Amino acid sequence: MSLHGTYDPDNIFAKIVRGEIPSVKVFEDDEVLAFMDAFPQSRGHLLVISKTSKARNVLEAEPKTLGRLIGAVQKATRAVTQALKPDGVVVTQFNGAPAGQTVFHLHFHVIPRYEGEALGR
Ligand code: DGP
Repeated sequence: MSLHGTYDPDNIFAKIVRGEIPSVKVFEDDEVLAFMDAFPQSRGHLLVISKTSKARNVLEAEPKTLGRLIGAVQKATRAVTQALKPDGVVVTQFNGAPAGQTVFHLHFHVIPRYEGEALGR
């Protein structure tokens, strides 16, 4: 799916928000959810999503949503850094299939990196 099109309310992350498929939650509030990536690139790979926004990507998101998300990303980064003591952390997100996006519900990746360990998938 390119940047064009519409939000699919039955995408995997929407189902996770609705509790229709299980996830390992790290934290959530009324707006955001952080949970473990099911196909982690490293130990502690987390995803951070909005529970209310219908944005597929950063282009479609309201600034307020982005603000809430980046605050949650910082919390998730702090939590995983405290818990797992990585040597670095990648914070990233992708917009559109050609950019590497596979789930079309806006999300940020928090990917801990460890010296001497390659990324896996
Ligand atoms: P992206 O390629 O940026 O759209 O990342 C989507 C991520 O979602 C990818 O790292 C794998 C992860 N993922 C896919 N399906 C599931 C699922 O059912 N549960 C969880 N927790 N993560 C999933």
